[in-house]
Amino acid sequence: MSLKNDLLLRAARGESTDRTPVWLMRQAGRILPEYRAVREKLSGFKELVETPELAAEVTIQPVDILEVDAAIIFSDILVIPEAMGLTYEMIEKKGPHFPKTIKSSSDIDTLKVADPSELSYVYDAIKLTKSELNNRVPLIGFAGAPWTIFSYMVEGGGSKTFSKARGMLYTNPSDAHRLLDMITNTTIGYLKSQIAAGADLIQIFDSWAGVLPPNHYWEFSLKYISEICDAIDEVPITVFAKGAWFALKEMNDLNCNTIGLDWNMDPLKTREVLNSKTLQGNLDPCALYSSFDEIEKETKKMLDQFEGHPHIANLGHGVYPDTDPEKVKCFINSVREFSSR
Ligand code: 1CP
Repeated sequence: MSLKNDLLLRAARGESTDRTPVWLMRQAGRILPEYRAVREKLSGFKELVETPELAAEVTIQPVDILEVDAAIIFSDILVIPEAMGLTYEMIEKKGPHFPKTIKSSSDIDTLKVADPSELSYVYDAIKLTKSELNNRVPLIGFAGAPWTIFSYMVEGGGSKTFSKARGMLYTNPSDAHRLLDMITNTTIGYLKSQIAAGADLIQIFDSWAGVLPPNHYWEFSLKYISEICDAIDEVPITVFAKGAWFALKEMNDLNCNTIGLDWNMDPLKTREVLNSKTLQGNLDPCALYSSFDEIEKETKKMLDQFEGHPHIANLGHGVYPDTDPEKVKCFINSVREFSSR
């Protein structure tokens, strides 16, 4: 059965579309009261991620409520370290925490390249979502980029400086490569299984790309993203590397269809460099704190800057949890209205 709304896939392939497709990173989550209602009844975030019926329900909520042009499977990038042998906890209102972290070579010895079957609850959620979506819109599967996953495994959570993770690249580069290689191989198997379960497009999130100096970015991040892109040819791939403005030229050579831009990147300059890619983004998530009129204006300004280049509208990073859903709808409706040809 073909998709009723395939705008996202057409734009990703660089084909012309009647209007610009739009979705939001972190659209399934705390901005929606309907999400919070499901979440409140549970023991925690992990129960939601690991229960396919519930994950499918919150994945579809933004399609019904916000009328976005794609669903993104409700999960987290941290299921990968867990499958490799490093469990995480999700602390309410704070974020992820790893009770045990990777400090040495012997810590890496305790990890494994995970068999894709370890994450069968994600594929079950994808299958269920696909069936409940009934081909209304495409479903996006995702994973963290190896460098971003590595950062969490070494830091044990988020960080202001990422000094432990970045430090290891100087003090023990060979172990860093060994761990990045294990993460990469686990991720390739995981993404292939997501595609087999029905994911129509894959996005790779390199949320902490921007903390690395350019030479380290190529050696310890882009190299592995490139391996993942080369291994996956079944569906279009989007690479979102936050803060990696210094590596755009190299990203134009990746074997992927779309590059996600954060709000620091200038669309006009970027599209000259990334001339062979569809571009996704990149309104500042804080623009959604402004008035309805301002949101319309800012969205139109953004669309104008991408005009004539294959484009998927989105924010420059995930929508902030305290954003009014009516403002999110205003952004989405503005994209529909101003991009119709
Ligand atoms: O209880 C809750 O609701 C916790 C909040 C939450 C949510 C809704 C977390 C904790 N993860 C998620 C879901 C999630 N995570 C999705 C769902 C699909 C969607 O986008 O709608 C996705 C794609 C992610 C991916 C993710 N997790 C990234 C990459 C994207 C990005 O935002 O840069 C990262 C870095 C994470 C780690 C993570 N998980 C949760 C939090 C609060 C964080 C970030 C912590 C930090 O700043 O270090």
